[in-house]
Amino acid sequence: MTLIEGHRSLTPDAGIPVLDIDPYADATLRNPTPYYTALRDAGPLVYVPHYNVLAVGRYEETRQTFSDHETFVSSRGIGLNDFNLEKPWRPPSIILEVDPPDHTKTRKVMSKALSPKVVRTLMDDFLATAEALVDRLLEQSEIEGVADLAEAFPTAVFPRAVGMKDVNPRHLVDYGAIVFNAVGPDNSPRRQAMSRAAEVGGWISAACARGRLTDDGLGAQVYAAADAGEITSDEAGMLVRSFLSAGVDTTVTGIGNALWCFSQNPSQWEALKADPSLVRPSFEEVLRYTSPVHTFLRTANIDTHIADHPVPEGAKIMCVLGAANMDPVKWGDPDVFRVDRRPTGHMAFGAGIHGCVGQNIARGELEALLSVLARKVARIEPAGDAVWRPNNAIRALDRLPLKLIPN
Ligand code: OVM
Repeated sequence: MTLIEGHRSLTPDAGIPVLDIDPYADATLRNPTPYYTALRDAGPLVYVPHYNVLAVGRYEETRQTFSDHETFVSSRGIGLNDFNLEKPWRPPSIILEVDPPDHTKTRKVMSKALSPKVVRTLMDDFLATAEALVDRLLEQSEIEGVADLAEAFPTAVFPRAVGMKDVNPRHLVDYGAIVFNAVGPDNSPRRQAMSRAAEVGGWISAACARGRLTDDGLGAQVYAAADAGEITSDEAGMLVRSFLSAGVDTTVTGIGNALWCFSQNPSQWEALKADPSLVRPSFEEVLRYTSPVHTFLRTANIDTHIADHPVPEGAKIMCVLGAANMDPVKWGDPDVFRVDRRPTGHMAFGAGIHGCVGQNIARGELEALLSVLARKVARIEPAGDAVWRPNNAIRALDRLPLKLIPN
């Protein structure tokens, strides 16, 4: 069988429009907006010859594809590689890269460990850490928003929440770059990230062992589920690995993108300061406007249809969440960042049974940080050009020079 880009060669139906753009080209990853527009305009389902895949970028079809987990499975991988045909780069995640019934059991354990009740117990530390960090940064005339704030905050609070005894913020951030770039083709961001996979992956696996975790964190809760017989002890270690895979780069990116949105839209910072009840809705708008996860894929497990076009078994479907969140059919003036929009139903956390299980803790971290910033910072001003960091699944900044002007 011919393998193209890690999956079975696909001959698309003649009625499916062709989009001759490389979604994973450096320029596309740095500035995806023209690609998103072209993708939505081309049709509800398009063929992308660069990677021999189908793609959806309109809101409706993206949501439908993500919601139909029986037809569009995750167990064959959520990247270009079909796990039925190619060996994955690491043992697959037992919550992300599985289908029911395997998924049901692990999802339940993670859902309980990350419940709103648990997140409430973490808020005091999130707020105190945000307060200390922001006070320190306000003493500087200029900051680098990515390293000083976006990376600094989650890498301080999240390992504590998990209960990690091993401290290495660099490895946590780099592991995120590896797992998210792994979803894409064998391009330069992926190669660069993967060059460190052995070292960083080894450190991560060791850090997930029960003995490397305190007895009062999220990690301990997952191991308690093993004690209760819900999962095995090996599975508990794998679920702790999922915390570390999904919990760092995503929140780092959410914070960086929030700072970018506000630095570009000073009137919206004023609106947030004037009405602190907008802290949560404003983060939802950041997620819609600059979705941290821009693309995940699914695999058609049977011959099926999307938008009346035939889709053969084995086809990879790129689900472009970033494009769906900018679909003018769904959102009025999608390219306007508005803190009072309340974008219910955005796709940044996905949808369906695989919808982000960590969304409560992500919102908790952002609420803590944005509320402290809104209280103390009069203005967030650009102090140089923002530079984006190309990543096959994440839309993240590399550098964001800022001036934080105190009240
Ligand atoms: C995981 C995981 C979960 C969500 C996202 C993710 C690639 C990984 O379970 O390892 O990013």
